[in-house]
Amino acid sequence: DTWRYAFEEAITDVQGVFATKFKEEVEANSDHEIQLFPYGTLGESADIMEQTQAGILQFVNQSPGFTGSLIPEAQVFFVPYLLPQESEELNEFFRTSKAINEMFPELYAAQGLELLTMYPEGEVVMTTKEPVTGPADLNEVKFRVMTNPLLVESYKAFGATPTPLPWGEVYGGLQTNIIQGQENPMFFVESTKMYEVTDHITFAGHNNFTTALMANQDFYAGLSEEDQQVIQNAVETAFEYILDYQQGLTEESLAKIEEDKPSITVTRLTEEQRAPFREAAKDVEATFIEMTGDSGKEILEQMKADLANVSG
Ligand code: 6CS
Repeated sequence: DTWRYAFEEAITDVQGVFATKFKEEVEANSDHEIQLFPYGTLGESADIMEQTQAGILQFVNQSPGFTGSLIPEAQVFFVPYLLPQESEELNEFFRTSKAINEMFPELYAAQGLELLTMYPEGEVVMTTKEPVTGPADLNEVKFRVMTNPLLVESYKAFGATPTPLPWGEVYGGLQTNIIQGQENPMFFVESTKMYEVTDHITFAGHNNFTTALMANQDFYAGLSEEDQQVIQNAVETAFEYILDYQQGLTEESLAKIEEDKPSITVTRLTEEQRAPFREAAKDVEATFIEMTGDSGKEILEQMKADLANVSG
């Protein structure tokens, strides 16, 4: 069989490197073929999710940034300052988290999706037209966010005017000044040339980009145990591969940006400068619980317990 697998980034981006590894592993260990569909070939993130739920695609890599309206609890990944920054601690959290490996699969299953794995894509930075050192600098800034209600709440709490948009509208939106800021991990800022249309990069330490690989559940459930095992093994290999691949990636990408655009400014907010953002995060956490009720609260608490288990 040929299995169709779509993702939200280019083939050379993190999701593409993960997908390529997964494909190699499946093809080396079975007689199935994987056909990869990078960003742009089948539409936006919301489109590839619909196609997977409809069974037109077998696999989809979609970030919780776009899954929030389908699975409200997935918005937990946008509670600011919840996740630690890129580190072995973060990796170990993804490997061992009960919230991710046991609780989320049930929530995805209710939407016809077999959650295969979640993995990090790097520290999220803000890129803006004006420098940012605190919430006051975000006042009146139309800041593009993924289409995720809690992310909208975060940027409201951070003082900005959040503007949810699909990915395809971001470069043009910045170019024409419809928006004046956006956030993404550094590799993506570099590969998609966001630095051409923004002038300032800010590390606020507020999040690490999380993404998820899923399969259509009917498809997955209909496979032989042997094929399911091939998929599980390929996921595990690609997962470790992508963590390793990302070591030093933020710094490398930043160096490329600085070389291509020496005028770019790069600011790492001090703990003192982060304090008002951390304060705002408390309200965002409360909003998350309001939005998701007991189920969200349980996930959040489990995530905190999982994080405590890996913090050294
Ligand atoms: O900001 C976005 O919409 C995109 N960011 C990343 C890192 N991956 C895919 C997503 O579409």
